[in-house]
Amino acid sequence: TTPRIKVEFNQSTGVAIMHMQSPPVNSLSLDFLTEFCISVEKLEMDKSCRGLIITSSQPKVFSAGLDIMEMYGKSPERCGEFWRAVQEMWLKLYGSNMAIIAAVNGSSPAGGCLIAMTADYRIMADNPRYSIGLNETQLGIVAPFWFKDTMVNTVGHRCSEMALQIGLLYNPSEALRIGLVDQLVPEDQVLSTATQTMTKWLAIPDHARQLTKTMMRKPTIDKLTSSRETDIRHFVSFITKDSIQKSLAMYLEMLKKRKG
Ligand code: CO8
Repeated sequence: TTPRIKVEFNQSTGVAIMHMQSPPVNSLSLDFLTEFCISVEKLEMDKSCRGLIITSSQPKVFSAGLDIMEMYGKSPERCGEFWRAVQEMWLKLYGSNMAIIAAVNGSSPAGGCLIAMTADYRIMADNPRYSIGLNETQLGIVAPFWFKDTMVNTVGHRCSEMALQIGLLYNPSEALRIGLVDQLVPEDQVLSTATQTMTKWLAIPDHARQLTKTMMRKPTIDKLTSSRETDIRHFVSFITKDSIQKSLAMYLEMLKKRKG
């Protein structure tokens, strides 16, 4: 099987580019998350890798977020295993010592938006058909506290409060206005701009940048680290409820109907 993650590491610049390439929409399945985490961990342990750019190889989509099929009709054990992998991905990315830039070259709902928000800087394609945001409530599910915390840290309390309740997906110019992304560029310049921007980030001495990043993010990370098992139990009991399974079924139905 072809790998779901392709990593290109440039030894001379110290920058790795991670391409998510899991057709059709880079949804975050357990297999995808496992591969993703292994890739990030390898780069994290390689002292010569200082910067990471995350992008998508799929046309039009950065990532569709969590694979809904992993939350639908699965056993509690499997749901728990899945959720642990979602936590692991966030902990690795949000707590990374590398400078991370998200090259958001397509739509980025829910878990896709979460990945983008773990970056230190976000560049998005200025295509008005693309959207980004935490739309969980539209599926009848609730973003966990650490998704919420990440959003509050990114765009502030008021925007998060509104967007999270109504499951708001922003188009690129709205996302730029609220600070959910930092820069819009034409679609074909997303990756090149990310590479140029990375040079600026890597011009800062690593130890100073890393300690500053840790100072900003550690309290948020500690909150999950100290309550992982509770968070997993909470997820499993929520997602396996009949009413929640019904909501997911309806959403899946809507996704199919909307097609074409
Ligand atoms: N999971 C599984 N399958 C998906 C997902 C997904 N997240 N997204 C799309 N697909 C499937 C579609 O059903 C479709 O399947 P098929 O070809 O068999 O009909 C295929 O992928 C292609 O999708 P589209 O035809 O819709 O592709 P488009 O290019 O038109 O659109 C989008 C791409 C914009 C990404 C669109 O597919 C979309 O909006 N998808 C839904 C995204 C979404 O709402 N994700 C939310 C997931 S929940 C999450 O990430 C956080 C949950 C937090 C946990 C809460 C705890 C309680």
